Amino acid sequence: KQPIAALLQVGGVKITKDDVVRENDPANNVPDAIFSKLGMQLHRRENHPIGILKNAIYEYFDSNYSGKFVKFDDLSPIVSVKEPEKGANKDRIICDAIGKTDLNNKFAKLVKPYIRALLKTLVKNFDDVLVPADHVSRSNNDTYYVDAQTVLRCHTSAHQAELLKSGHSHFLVTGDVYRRDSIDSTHYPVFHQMEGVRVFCSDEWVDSGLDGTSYASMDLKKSLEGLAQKLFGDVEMRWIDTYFPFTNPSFELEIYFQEKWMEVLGCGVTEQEILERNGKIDSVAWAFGLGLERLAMVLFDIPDIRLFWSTDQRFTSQFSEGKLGIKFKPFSKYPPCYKDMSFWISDSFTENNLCEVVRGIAGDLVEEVRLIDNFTNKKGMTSHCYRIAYRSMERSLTDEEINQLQGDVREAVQSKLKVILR
Ligand code: FA5
Ligand code: MG
Repeated sequence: KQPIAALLQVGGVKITKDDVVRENDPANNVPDAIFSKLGMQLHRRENHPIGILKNAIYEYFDSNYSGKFVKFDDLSPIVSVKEPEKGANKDRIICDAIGKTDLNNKFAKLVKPYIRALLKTLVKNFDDVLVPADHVSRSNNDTYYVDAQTVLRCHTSAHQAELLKSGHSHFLVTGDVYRRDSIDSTHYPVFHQMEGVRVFCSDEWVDSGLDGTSYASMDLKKSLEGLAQKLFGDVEMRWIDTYFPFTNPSFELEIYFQEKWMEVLGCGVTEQEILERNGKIDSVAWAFGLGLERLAMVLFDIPDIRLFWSTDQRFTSQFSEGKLGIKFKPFSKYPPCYKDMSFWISDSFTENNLCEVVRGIAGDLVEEVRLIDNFTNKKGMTSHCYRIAYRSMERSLTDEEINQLQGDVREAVQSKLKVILR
């Protein structure tokens, strides 16, 4: 298990474990395992595949747009759902943030300037990008809440509005993002995204004979195809029409990898409302959010997303700064072990909750959790059977170890999820 630091420096702000994992706040759902990932900043490590990829993308934008894109990679991942109300008592907010009742103590005086800085970087993960009030992504089943107003950002789009508002028209934001999600080789609860935004003024597209939206759409696809070409050369890919609250039209890019289509990014033409709210009048813009792990899996042939967190020398030593042509050589594939678990679910059961419990016990030894059977009996009770694949990336697991894990998982699932094991 990874040691948990007591004090972290994220986005230039010092954060303690108690700031993020709040046992007596009912809104909080951040487990220790997630806290331990805050501040790891894989994207800022020059010899890590995520850092190497980030720099390669920087290079592409630098050389194609003569350095016009401003880059951010150290914005705090702890963001507000809403901006503090106008005229809200800032001292009250600071008290809440540090869990003290007033500011008349040494500790509060010491941290006040840091918290003020943090308040300034607080942004709206949802409202600013027009995510509707009842959208699933807001639920505590999908998102990690620090408290009722504050989340661990679930996408780098959380920073779009603040950066537009502060005057930027070309920018890239790289950072760690957090989501409660399913478990398999391409999903992990912490991953990295790079956001890109480009704003055009009306005089940039009038001569094209196209309307602003078509112009931006075309330019967006052209620049992302150019990026894919630079990173991968020839690779099988396709555009899919999709929906995001903050863009219209919206697209996803998929790449053929490990015999499946894998979604690597989302993008689109920014909603006018976001531009207008943030001082961009008579403009159009495009925006994208790249899944850096997914792109790095294709680039370096990395078969499983858990590997990005490995500290095993046999993984880390294969990558170095600036080297894009490397293909990862798996250090022998250890055998997986499958365990099935069946239970009667309750109304509140969700797969994300199950995955969090399993991850909480088995950590990175769990490779996949998959629903393999699902039926409802005459009494209306619903049974699910999940197949859990255990596999270490680094060694063979013993039967004893796996039986112990599975026993602990069963116990935790029973006690935390209100299900009846069968
Ligand atoms: C978004 O997060 C949008 N904010 C992207 C965007 C930005 C659209 C700007 C339009 C304009 P989405 O939820 O699809 O979209 O995530 C983007 C990418 O993150 C996915 O394509 C995928 O590559 C990656 N991703 C999503 N979930 C996970 C996960 N659990 N583990 C690893 N990568 C993930
Ligand atoms: Mg998506």
